[in-house]
Amino acid sequence: MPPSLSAKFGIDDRLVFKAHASGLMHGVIHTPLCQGSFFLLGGHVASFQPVGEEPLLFLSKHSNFQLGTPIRGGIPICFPWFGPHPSEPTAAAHGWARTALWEMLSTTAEDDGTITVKLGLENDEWQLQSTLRFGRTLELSIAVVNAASMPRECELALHTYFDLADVHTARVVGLEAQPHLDKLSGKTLPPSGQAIRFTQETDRIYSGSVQEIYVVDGQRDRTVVIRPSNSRSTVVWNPWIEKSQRMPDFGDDEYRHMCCVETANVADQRLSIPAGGRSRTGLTLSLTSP
Ligand code: TA6
Repeated sequence: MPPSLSAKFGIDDRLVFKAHASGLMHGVIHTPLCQGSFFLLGGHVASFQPVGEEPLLFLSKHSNFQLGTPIRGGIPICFPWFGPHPSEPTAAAHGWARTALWEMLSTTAEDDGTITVKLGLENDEWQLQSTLRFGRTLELSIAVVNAASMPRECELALHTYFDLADVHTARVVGLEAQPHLDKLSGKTLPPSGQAIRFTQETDRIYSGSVQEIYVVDGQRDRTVVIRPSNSRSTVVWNPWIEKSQRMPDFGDDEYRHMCCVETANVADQRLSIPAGGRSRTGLTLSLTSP
């Protein structure tokens, strides 16, 4: 009988591995700094909640938890393509990384109380390594190595679902100076000069790198700060009413309690990695001090 994941990677009662109600294995973190969880399925961060705060990440009450299908919420890892496959109509949306079983590589308890977790995935001569750091802040970074003998392109999106008390009093600040592609109309629009508010289905790819993006949850009087690293695209999405009703793994009214702001390199800003080359994209999530 191989040693259990907890025996190999557990850290006393701060990080334990156990079967989720669905039967899937997940790591559960509980420290004086935060609570959190991640699944081997998709290398998927499913929850993050600093002590004394409301959850930062949204997780649908209707999400599937089964091999081969993505978890609805948390931070899905979209790779090596974003959206529909460019040429294979039957291929799964958003690539194969978020529905693959990732391998545990290591876990570490840092001196400051942060728990660091590394997971890996290899497929199609792509080598991925995810580093998760659960502390007062959440850090996630994905290192991508192109192990093929020729340069290749790929898309990567950390498809983060943010929990909101009410989308009607929320706004996204920090992208006012960026042009964006409106995926619903197909139009590319110039910088708006104002914060993003949600009043209808919203599906936009903002181009350009920014230092910080703020997800302002007006009703909670809370702001989550996103600090992207090596990200030249930001996707902003809310399915709104009709699309929510068409999503079997998403409640009809759950659009009111989430928005996605995705740290990405997609479309015109996709990654181009030489043979044997590597690229790293990541994010840090924190709350503004009161
Ligand atoms: O990131 C926005 C988006 O591309 C939307 O178009 C919508 O499809 C969303 O991703 C969710 O995609 P999924 O395949 O997870 O249902």
